[in-house]
Amino acid sequence: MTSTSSDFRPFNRLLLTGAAGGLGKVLRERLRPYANILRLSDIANMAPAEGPHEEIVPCDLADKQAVHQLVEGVDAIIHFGGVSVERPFEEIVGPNICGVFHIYEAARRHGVKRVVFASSNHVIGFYKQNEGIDAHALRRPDSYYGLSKSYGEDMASFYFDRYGIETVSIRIGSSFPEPANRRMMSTWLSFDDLTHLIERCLYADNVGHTVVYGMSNNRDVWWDNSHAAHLGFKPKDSSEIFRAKIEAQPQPAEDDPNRIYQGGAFVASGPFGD
Ligand code: NAI
Ligand code: 15L
Repeated sequence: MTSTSSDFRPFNRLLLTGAAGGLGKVLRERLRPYANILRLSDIANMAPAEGPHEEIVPCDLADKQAVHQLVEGVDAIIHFGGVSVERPFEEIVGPNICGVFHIYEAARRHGVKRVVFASSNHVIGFYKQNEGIDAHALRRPDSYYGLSKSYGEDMASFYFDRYGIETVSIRIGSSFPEPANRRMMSTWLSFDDLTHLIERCLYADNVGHTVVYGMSNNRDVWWDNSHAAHLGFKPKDSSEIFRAKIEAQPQPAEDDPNRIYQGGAFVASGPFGD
């Protein structure tokens, strides 16, 4: 592996989970330069392989044996699959909690040395928007979903300490074509910056288990990435270009979680099943 973006060598085979999802479809195109072969996996339908540089492997992350087969022959894993919003715990446990264990256990058995894990800002969503935090701040998950990502980060930490498998856990803010509301003016991560960040997560040396906040170079941010400086992530985009459009929206009420908490509405989801 090299440590500069200009002279990277493509991996032979990269695995992308969650390939049918919003970010998976974006990364399917954008990860092309980084691998001779991109293995694309999801439980949902995916478009057919566009050529010999793609392999389509449907897989349920909750199925340990299927994940074991999925990981065979890959050089690194970009783990973006799973439930991506708040749901009852019973719906999250298979894809996100068992799923992340299956990914790491398969990585160990097949000798994969690097994982990029799509964690989430919902690991720290109960901090208020007037609080600044870094990657060492105590986690404050805002949902069963946020708890599952917190568990994924612990899994990554354990597999590094015990087996030397390196991971960058990206606490992604809001990665969409553009921010949808005032909160996302702070949390927005452009697709270009996401791609650059994943490149750094794949190629930076000695990452151990690194936690990085996935945000663009936005004006008003709550997160400090100084503990991830060794990645060399330098976001170029900013949500400022959307400010006028977003500020034309009515202000949320003073007690609206979207105005108070870093995790926005997730802090008020549930309870389920009553
Ligand atoms: P998405 O929901 O569009 O994609 C997730 C994919 O995972 C879906 O295609 C779904 O079919 C697949 N999946 C769900 N259960 C599965 C299972 N049992 N086995 C295999 N695949 C399964 O979500 P999106 O926005 O593309 O996010 C990708 C990843 O990034 C997710 O892990 C999400 O939690 C994380 N993330 C995304 C953020 C964003 O702003 N888009 C913010 C923070 C985290
Ligand atoms: C996430 O973790 C979700 O996957 C995504 O759909 C958004 O809700 C994002 O966080 C956000 O906080 O904006």
